Amino acid sequence: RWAGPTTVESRASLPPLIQGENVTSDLTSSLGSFTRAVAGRSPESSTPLEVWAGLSATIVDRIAEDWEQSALRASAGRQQHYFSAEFLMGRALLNNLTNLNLVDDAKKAVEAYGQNLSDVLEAERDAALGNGGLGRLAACFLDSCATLDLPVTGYGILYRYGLFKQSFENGFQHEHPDPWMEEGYPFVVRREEQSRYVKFDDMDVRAVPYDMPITGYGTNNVGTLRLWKSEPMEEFDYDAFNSQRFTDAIVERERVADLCRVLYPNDTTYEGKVLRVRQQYFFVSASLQAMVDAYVEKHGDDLTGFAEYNCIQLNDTHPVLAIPELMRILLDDHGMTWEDAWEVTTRTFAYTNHTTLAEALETWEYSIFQQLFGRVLEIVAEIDRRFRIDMAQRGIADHRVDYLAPISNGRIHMAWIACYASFSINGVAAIHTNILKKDTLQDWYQIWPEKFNNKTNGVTPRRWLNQCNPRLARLLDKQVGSDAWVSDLDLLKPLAKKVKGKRLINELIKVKKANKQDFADWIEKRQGITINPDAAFDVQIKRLHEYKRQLLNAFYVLDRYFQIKDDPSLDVTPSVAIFGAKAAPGYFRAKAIIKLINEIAELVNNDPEIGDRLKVVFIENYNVSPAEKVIPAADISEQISTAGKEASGTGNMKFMMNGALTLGTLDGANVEIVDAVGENNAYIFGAKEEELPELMASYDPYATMEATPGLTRVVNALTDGTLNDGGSGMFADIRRSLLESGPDGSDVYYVLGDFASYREARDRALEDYRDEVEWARKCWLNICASGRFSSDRTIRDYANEVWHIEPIEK
Ligand code: CJB
Repeated sequence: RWAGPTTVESRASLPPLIQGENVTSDLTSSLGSFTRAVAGRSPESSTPLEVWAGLSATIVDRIAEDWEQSALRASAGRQQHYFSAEFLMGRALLNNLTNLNLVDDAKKAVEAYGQNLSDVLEAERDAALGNGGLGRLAACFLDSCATLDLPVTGYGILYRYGLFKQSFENGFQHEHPDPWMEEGYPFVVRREEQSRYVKFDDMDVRAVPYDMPITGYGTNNVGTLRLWKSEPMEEFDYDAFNSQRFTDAIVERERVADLCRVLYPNDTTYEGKVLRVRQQYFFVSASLQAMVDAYVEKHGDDLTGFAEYNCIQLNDTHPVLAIPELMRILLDDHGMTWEDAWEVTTRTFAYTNHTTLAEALETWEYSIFQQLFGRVLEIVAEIDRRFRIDMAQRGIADHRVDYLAPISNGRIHMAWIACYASFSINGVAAIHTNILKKDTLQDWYQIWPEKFNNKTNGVTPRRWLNQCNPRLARLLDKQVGSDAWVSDLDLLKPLAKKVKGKRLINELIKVKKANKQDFADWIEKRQGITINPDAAFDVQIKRLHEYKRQLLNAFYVLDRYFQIKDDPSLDVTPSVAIFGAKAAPGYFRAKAIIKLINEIAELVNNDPEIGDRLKVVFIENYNVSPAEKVIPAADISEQISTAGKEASGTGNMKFMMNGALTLGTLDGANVEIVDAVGENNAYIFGAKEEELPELMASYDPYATMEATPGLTRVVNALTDGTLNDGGSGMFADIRRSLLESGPDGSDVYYVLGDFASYREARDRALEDYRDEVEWARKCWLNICASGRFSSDRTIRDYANEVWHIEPIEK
């Protein structure tokens, strides 16, 4: 059992990272070579994107041997495999430069060719191979695993198009394709020789892995993210090409390539698309084949020991097809008995649930499985048959058994397969795991309480503090005495006692001011909006969803606007409400809320009477990189989901680390954030999860609206001509969702119910913001208490309690 963090001492035994003049001149000369090779011209006259490609190739060149060695060492013992349909990686170059301690050398190297490092870094496109929290969590986890020297590999899909690019046209969201690697992407390496074949009943495809190196901070260990790409079995089917079937052959090639073409843009909603289930099967089958082959090569064809050397974490239900697929491989390809294969399978898989929302639970139509993979369906049916016998023997009532069975009502239930076959089931924050136990997965909890455990999410302090907020990072270096906090965030905890230090607090204030100025400059350049850096920056950035309640935030802004209009001399703390959010293209009401916020921005920002007292900014095409710009500049972190709905949230942790105060409900990890920092250092409001069932039972949204001063006017503004939805009927739909009774109305997310309490808390936060020093003290306490929310802590917990893996021997 491994308990120790990667401390400064344990790092000292690693080979030193080479630095100094030689590094700069080496780097300069290889940057020159790689850039010439990419651009076909001198580095001096290359574009920033070309220099980016050259520098990125330089990095891969430098880590190649370490990467190879790390993979070898990892495969020597027990390994962990992280299966996820999404990895929201963002940009890679600065992350790698920072991990390898090469930022200063890279700057000099780039400048030697008359180029500028920040332009070069800004030229990189985000690898947006994920939708939101779930995909970004997977990316943070890989970073922690590499930093902690753990033998962990990620497996996913090389989508040709990442999450759509968002533009606003007349305030409406429009979606555009994101061909993120079309201009070349040096951070993936095609491993042709590692290709596998994946068979569907209606097509066979070749799965070609593209491996991405995952560097860690201050270590020469390099992990791997393996992304699979689908290709035709044979490059050319000459027979077909030389006959009448030429066009058919082309069409077939495209059908295969289609498989990996696009990331499905839904977040927390499930859609029964055949192509999606194909993607899922494709990547888990290829990954398992590679794992099993590697095992056989090392240990021989007896696979009974497979689970001693391999463990697979299923990131939600998206990769759950791996369960019947591993059974298939063990039964059909390796001749195991059912009993032996099931024993191996049930000791291999661990399942993470990320939401309690009913619309997220994946179930597939029986007929889809029939059409795509009859053999896998046969295996699922056999799991189902044995499950029913097993449950009957345990004395579970028939109707419960039917509800929990892998197959019922003509559908395959992925979460139930996961719960049945996994040895571990975890939620992603304490409150979420409790809801799983008492509600969503209660039957499973009653049968197998020992499978359940909580793993509160975390975020990597490398990207989300050290890299995105260098000013604060250098202040922390000074306070800690070294950069050791970057890989051991608990080192910040004792710094809390310095909170009374005037110099320190003044420095913190200066850091935040400078960050806010940077953000103001960035948004002005990007979107042409001018904001006052002295105003309080109040930020809500996350996917657009009704349960996340961007609407509550928008209503507050509108209410404050009306207050100032009613009393033009009103003395309020100037604030900027900053939003960033993409809506799933088919989620009408989420798109309506985007249009609404843009309309409110139009109204407020152009009213000279309002001035600097209130501004609204909607960051277009919100993604990982814009998050890195706005989080260091935030004063208030909006985490205002309906209690019980946000499994964890991870943005909340990033804000805390960067010294923003949480304005939130007692939901997800907010509960643990408040616990860590104390109620006085956060702004908590709203109905609690345990109160809501009773509140909702007697809830009358209309009466609540009328009883809340100012709220009727706000809600009426949706339809009384104050705001214009361009004739789409969108705003009337929002109003209906709040006030009308029936399944689509009744304000199920309790927006109106929580409004008064939210307004009080936000007003109080803005009032407190006026006392610069007191406010900064609270920020400091948040930063110092954020250690628990490092993904290093999360990964250590998984490693010790679920995966049972050790750092690799060097
Ligand atoms: N989550 O991003 C997604 N997508 C899903 O399909 C289901 C859940 C989010 O996962 C995050 C990581 O665990 C959570 O922090 C967040 O609350 C949840 O909505």
